[in-house]
Amino acid sequence: MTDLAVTVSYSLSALGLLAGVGVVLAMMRSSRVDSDRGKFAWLLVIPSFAGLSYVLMTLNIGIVEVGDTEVYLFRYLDWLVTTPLLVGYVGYVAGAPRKWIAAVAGADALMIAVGLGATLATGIATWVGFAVSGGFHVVLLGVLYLVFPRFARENRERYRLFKILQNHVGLLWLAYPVLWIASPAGFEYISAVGTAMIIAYIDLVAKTPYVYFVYSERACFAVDPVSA
Ligand code: RET
Repeated sequence: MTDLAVTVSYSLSALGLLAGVGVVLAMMRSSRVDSDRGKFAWLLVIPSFAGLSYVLMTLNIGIVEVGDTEVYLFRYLDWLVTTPLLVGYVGYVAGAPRKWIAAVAGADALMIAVGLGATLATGIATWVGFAVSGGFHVVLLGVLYLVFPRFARENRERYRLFKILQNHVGLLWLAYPVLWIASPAGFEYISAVGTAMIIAYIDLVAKTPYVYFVYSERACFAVDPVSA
């Protein structure tokens, strides 16, 4: 898409994500022990992979045509890599066992993969795909609100950060399926340009503030629920 407003929005998003990389690096530097750094290292993937995707999208790389609309493949690749980390990390903060973290990350990856399928499909397959992807979103929300709190409640130091991240992911992400329905992939109430601009900003809000919240609450990691 060669639209100035989209190029500007994508570039701003890339810059904002770069700031997110800075936040994670600052967090890693501020940890005194190496094992602490590891708790933040996974987070580095989130803004850096997304930032790189935004640079490629700004350069119009990785676009496929579906009917008369353009789909950015790097958007979905970015989501496929970074959203399981965003939601899985909430489970880690809660102190949930690995199997639940893997379950939520798996449901998330399926939500995105099937969502891409729905976006590339035409006709009825689009809506079947949307419903299946939406089903995985509901599973993800179920784990976030019904399973993770059980573990988080036993973790007093981390509970505050858990609640912040739970609601950040649980509420903000609802915007994506709504926007998808309104976009050219769905009913086309919003133009391709409008959709691209809105997603650029929501993606940024989903990532840089997220790592900033972890940064501002990083003291809670001083007490490790596993070793404590
Ligand atoms: C799609 C369409 C099909 C139905 C559903 C969707 C959900 C997408 C979500 C994406 C979240 C992206 C994030 C990106 C961060 O940068 C695939 C739009 C349910 C929830 C958080």
